[in-house]
Amino acid sequence: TASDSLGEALDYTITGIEPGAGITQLTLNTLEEYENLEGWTLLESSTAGMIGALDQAIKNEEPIIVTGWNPHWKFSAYDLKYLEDPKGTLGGAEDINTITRKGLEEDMPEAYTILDRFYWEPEDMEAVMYAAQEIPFEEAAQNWIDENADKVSEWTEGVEKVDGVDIELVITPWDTERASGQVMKIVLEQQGYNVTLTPVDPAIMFQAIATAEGDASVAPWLPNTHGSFYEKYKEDIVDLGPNLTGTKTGLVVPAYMDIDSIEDLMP
Ligand code: PBE
Repeated sequence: TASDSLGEALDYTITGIEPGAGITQLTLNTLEEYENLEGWTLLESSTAGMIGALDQAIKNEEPIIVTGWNPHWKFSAYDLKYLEDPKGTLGGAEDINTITRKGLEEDMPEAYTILDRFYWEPEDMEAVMYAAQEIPFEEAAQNWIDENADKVSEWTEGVEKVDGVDIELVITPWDTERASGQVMKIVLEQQGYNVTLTPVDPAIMFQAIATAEGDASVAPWLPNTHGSFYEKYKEDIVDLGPNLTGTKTGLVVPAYMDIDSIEDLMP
């Protein structure tokens, strides 16, 4: 059948990213939840490795299946499509939330207010991410802040300045969160905070906020991509709700491929 020959062409391999990514575990679950996908394996590597393999496959017009998400520049660089996920075992459309440690509202009310108000659109995040392809994230974030003073002032309006208070933001190591993390770092620095930005795996990020080793994060993808960590730690964190809506995760293929659904991978 067509799926058998596709499987053989791909050596029954899905090209993945970092082992600690939420999307990695969701993809492993997906291979168990759908019937007859036992023969497929997920090749864990890195985001750069996945992009390299995707680029190579597209140059050769070969098939490839990757774990993908947006916002990400791969959707503007290549003609790609998400595979339908009728069982809903991958992330689908979701939000990025802001979380804080317990007690932050009392200890640092100014930062808490700004974090609580922080909200922007996928186009804002993409503007920082795309600029950061050419310049450092710090610079891309600073430029976005300079060009969007009206949006930033909605987050900071009426909030008092502080004098050198230390705050630790914990993020994950993908461009989406480098963008939001850098923007929030600069906004809080302008408010008088000394900000540390620490990128870690999603599991460590939730653990750090739950144990108050870190103060806040703008990086959880919910309800699905980081849902298992959220369930584990939800009693020990404060959830301030979405700072962005309209992300998506799933299995992604070049548009020229002749499949539309994860079910098309079944033999
Ligand atoms: N991502 C980007 C991450 C969250 C942000 C989808 C690769 C993950 O899977 O954990």
